[in-house]
Amino acid sequence: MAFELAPLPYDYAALEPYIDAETMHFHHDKHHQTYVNNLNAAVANHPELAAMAVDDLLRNLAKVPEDIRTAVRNNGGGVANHNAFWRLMGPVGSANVGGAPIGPIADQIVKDFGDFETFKKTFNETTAKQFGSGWGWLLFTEGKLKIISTGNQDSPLSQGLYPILMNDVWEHAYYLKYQNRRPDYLAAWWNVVNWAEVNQRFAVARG
Ligand code: MN3
Repeated sequence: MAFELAPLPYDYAALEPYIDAETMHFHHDKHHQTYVNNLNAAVANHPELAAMAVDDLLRNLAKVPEDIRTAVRNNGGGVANHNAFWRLMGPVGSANVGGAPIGPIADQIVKDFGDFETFKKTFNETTAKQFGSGWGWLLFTEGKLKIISTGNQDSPLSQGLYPILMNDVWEHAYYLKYQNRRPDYLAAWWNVVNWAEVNQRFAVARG
């Protein structure tokens, strides 16, 4: 069975004006599709790998044959990261999207960062500083929240961690609208974060 590209869970224009429809078309239909195609090509001769969930592939990279491990790490990461990323965002103006966090994650943010503004500033600064292409991540480890960034498509799943919140800082995620202004994109992005989804992921990460 081959990996497939799931449709976006909302309209391409649903994140306007913060993320434009043209960016979403390129990002989902071209970039995400390419990761799916390249992952399928990488595992074409390995039906046991093609049958796995992509998250499980990333959790078990050490078991992937060495000759395709880098291709699976890069393209499997590209598939899984975007699967999670689309769902982490929601249509502007819908319930629990944008604004202040709600639920258990709101309490944990206050506990570990003092307040939401400090948390956002820390996440944005960490992610803005990621050299070149990569992702910013919120994790829950050793009983508290932790913010990191990774290069390329490297997923925290490969470190045994389940990411709670993530933002894509590859230029393809923002260049059409924000050009080189990554910090402006990062600041605007909070308006489309789906806090209900963040809480679901937080529940999984806490176990
Ligand atoms: Mn991307």
